[in-house]
Amino acid sequence: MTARCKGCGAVLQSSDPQAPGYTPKEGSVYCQRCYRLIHYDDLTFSMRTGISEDQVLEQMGSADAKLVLWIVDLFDFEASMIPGISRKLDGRTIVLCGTKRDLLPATVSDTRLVQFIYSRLKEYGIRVKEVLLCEQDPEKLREDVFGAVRAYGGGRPVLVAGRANAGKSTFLNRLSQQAVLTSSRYPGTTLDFNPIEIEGITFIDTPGIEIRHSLLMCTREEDLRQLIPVQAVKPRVYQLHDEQSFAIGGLVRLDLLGVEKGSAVFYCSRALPIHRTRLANADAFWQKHYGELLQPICAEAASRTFTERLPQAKMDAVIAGLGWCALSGKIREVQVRVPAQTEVLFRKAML
Ligand SMILES: Nc1nc2c(ncn2[C@@H]2O[C@H](COP(=O)(O)OP(=O)(O)OP(=O)(O)O)[C@@H](O)[C@H]2O)c(=O)[nH]1
Ligand SMILES: [Mg+2]
Repeated sequence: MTARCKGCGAVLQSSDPQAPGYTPKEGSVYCQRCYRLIHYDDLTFSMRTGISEDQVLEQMGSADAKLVLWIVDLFDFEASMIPGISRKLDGRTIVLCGTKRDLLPATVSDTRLVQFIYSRLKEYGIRVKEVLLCEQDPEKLREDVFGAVRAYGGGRPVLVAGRANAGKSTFLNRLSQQAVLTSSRYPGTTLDFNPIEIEGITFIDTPGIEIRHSLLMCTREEDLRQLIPVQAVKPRVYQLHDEQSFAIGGLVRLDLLGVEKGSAVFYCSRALPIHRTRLANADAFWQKHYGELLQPICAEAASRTFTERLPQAKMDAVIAGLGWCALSGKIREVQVRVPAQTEVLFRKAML
């Protein structure tokens, strides 16, 4: 039988050090990439975006499973969405499992969060059977997950799927209360379908479905530590009295036009610096400080602008992979400039 790496699911091989599954040691259960990730937090080679959506869904289609646990990053919610997932997995029961709850401010109630999730799913046209908020407490997590497995699993293997970096492998490690699967902050860690037995049920960890439009895709690997929050984000609040411009590192520029009064509240990693200037000074500010005060930067500078006229209601300007800015008050328009591959969208405020 073909031996597979226990951490990432890749077929083990000893001929190509730059290819998935490489191990120089006969009889290893982990490939060299997983070994180095687990022990030294060192990425030997990057898959960057994850695996193509068609490829993962096609492989899921041939799996003997009734239930799909769809892992969704609650902090990077919009980037976690997979439009059309309920149609593409027709015939399977989908239970959404929200991870990274701990990154959201503790003041957000579970009820509010579940309401938000259902209303966004409706807007995306996605139907799921249930929404679970993944508990940090392993006992509670088990209770919730095995409840869904008993109800919808039909005694078959259970697929654990979602976008790259959503937290699938971490979720399964928590569920099994062991650290068998490799997890890391680098998107594209799991490389192939990788079964793991937990309490007599086979769960199948799957490779992350590619995230193409996230800022995480165009930042340098060494900057991911700064971009991805590791503790609850602390809202950073700015009162507005005139036209202002905000720089999030050297990655994103957010301009507010036609401001009478209002506020801008940023929800992103605490490690990312935010600078504000008057809008009239913003061009000169960027020219002078880009790459120095304005850090980190992307290989490719922000060049694509998303514009939205703001209604009175509170809105979030969401930057995929980074977080969001909640805007309220009398503001005519917001312009968000990001690197070309990054998506910005506007939604009714999450919090
Ligand atoms: N704060 C926080 N971080 C989490 C949580 N779950 C996962 N992470 C982090 O998110 C990153 C990605 O986790 P993984 O488990 O590797 O994600 P994945 O979905 O398996 O990723 P791929 O295999 O690349 O598709 C890691 O840095 C984890 O530590 C969570 O509940 N809270
Ligand atoms: Mg994984």
